[in-house]
Amino acid sequence: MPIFSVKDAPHFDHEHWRLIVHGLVKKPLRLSYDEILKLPKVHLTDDFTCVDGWKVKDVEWAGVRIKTIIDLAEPTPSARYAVFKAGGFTTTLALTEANRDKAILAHEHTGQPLTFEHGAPLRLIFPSQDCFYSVKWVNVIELRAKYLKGTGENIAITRTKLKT
Ligand SMILES: Nc1nc2c(c(=O)[nH]1)N[C@H]1C(S)=C(S)[C@@H](COP(=O)(O)O)O[C@H]1N2
Ligand SMILES: [Mo]
Repeated sequence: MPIFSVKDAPHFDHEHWRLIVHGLVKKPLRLSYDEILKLPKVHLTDDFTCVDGWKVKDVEWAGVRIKTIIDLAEPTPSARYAVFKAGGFTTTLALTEANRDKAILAHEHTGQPLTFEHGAPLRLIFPSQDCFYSVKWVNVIELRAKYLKGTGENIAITRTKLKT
């Protein structure tokens, strides 16, 4: 796969890195990489399509269901959206979508630990969505009541406009 945006990637150091889950939750979380690796692992194969026009067929991912992590944080009844953040890059999913069986935070790519270039430690994988939903280097999940337009979406819209 081609490599995008490494310059903006938040730093990853195995020992000190944490995934923060906060916002409308009863139990805010700060999960270490090792804690994430201990959660049930699921596998998923999907074609990866970039809105810029390239495609890689049958990309293999493995990781943790987003639902597994969000359930640990116990969302409050008013939580309806999950915002996935990596540095300045954000993408929002409705909680009903984020909770699907096939929505995962991948830590393996083609049977190997995910490389930093491709989003280590965690990358959002949500089949059949535009490429900008595949947020690399996710380190914050914020649960909200209202939709927040992601920067990923803006980038995709700008690119599409440039092409037409
Ligand atoms: N954090 C972050 N994630 C990102 C992006 C980005 O700019 N920043 N670009 C997205 C886009 S548009 C694409 S096509 C893929 C590229 O993934 P790759 O570099 O692993 O091929 O990452 C997606 N995830
Ligand atoms: Mo993309």
